[in-house]
Amino acid sequence: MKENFLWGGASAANQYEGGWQENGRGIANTDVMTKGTKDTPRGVTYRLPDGTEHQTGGIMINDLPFDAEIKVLDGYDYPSHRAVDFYNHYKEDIALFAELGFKVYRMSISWTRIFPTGLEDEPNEAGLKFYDDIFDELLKYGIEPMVTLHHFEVPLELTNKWGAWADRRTIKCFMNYCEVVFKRFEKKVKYWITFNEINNIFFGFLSSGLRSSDIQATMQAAHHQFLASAMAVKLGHEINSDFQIGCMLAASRCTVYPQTCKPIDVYEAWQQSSRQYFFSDVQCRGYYPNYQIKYFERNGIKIDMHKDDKKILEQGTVDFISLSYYRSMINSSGDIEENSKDPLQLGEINPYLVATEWGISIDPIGFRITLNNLYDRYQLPLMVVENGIGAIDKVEDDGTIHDEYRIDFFRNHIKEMRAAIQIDGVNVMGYTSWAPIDIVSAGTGEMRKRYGFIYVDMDDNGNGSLKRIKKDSFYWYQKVVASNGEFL
Ligand code: P53
Repeated sequence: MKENFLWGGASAANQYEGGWQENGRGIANTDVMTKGTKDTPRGVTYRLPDGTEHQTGGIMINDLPFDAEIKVLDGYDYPSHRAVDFYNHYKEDIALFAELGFKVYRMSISWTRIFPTGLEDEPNEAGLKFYDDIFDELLKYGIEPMVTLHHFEVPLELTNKWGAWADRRTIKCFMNYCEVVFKRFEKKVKYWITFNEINNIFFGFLSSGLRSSDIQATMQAAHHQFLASAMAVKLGHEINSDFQIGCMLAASRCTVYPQTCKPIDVYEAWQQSSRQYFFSDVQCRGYYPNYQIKYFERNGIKIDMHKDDKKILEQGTVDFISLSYYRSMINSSGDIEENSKDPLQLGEINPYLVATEWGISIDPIGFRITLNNLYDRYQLPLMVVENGIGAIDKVEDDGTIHDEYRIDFFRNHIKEMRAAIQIDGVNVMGYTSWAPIDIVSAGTGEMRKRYGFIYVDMDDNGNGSLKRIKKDSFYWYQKVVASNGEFL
């Protein structure tokens, strides 16, 4: 591996920080999402003008009445409010990351710490100071921060006012926020990521604060995110030409295998992955690909494009591609267009692979294929910013945690990444695990779905001491980093 390969770990503010109202932080979409399980979806709480209070049956809220006010209500449990309290534990946690040997730490800034409603003219100084302290702490150990500007978090005010990203005005609010953080942290942060898993905009409320999961509204919102991302790339480079600014793709969704070798299955699998590559095509090439323009035409989807939009997209192509990879998929049988509309449908289980307790098919070879596909398609450096396994861990009586299933997962995936780099010649800048420490699950809001090398004593109901405990995988990953990927 290259000498400067960026080994590290990754997290997101709303799943990790807690301190949801500390120092003037505003309320975000993620703060009104209740807890779910593998089988029951998370809900969104709201109040109707008649004063009645409700919770949606999922994070797709297309059934929500127009005059519903989405808000935090008494009597509901919202995991983001406490998360695992990085807010008060950041020194301890960063010291553990340093012990793991991290070269890079991927994190996100919570937009509402900086602009509580998204609409203020002036930023919240206390929020900026919080991130100054975190960056200083990282840099003290020589850990390079990599910052996601938008990780599934949007000021709730923008959602209630105009459906957040569904409305073009959100771009301006986002740009104000970007300008403030780019300038403030210019000397401390070099690596930036615009939108986390931009192709998961189909998660609607969860990823982008959308009030409607209608395909037309969703694709228009995607257009606004493309513009905002491109404008952020341009602005960032103007502020500091050393900035490296990337996009972020949920690459698991691109890795779609045909169910059989029937040509129609191959065709459908290819169609499904095209629906996903569309997002990186726009961000890496700077224009809408023909196949997607045709797809929009066929489905009666009309993107409201302003005169300068084409130029904005052209001028804001990314410096690198970051990606998450958890699994591969197989094409679901049936109508292609219908399937592409169901965002939480992860497809059927691949009979040749073993799945996790949450139904995620473990596929290290798929990782190698994915890295090759992305690099071939764009010839841009890749940064793996999420890869990991959610599992239930057991603390033994003596306080140890033997998570060999997690070590196996990482060993097999890092092996395939190494093959992609050394055998296939793919340019990979670095690798950050999801997540180095147990945090709240985005999909379910659970704690028991653990990803960390570091255990956090906290259960699904928010009970626990928050004590941090090193799992067996901690010592293993430490050796991987120290040997630059030689020891696996
Ligand atoms: P969790 C699925 C559902 C929600 C978010 O997921 C997701 C995915 C997988 O693509 O995306 C990323 O916590 C996301 C992270 C998230 C991670 O996957 O549901 O960028 O925020 O935690 C893992 O197990």
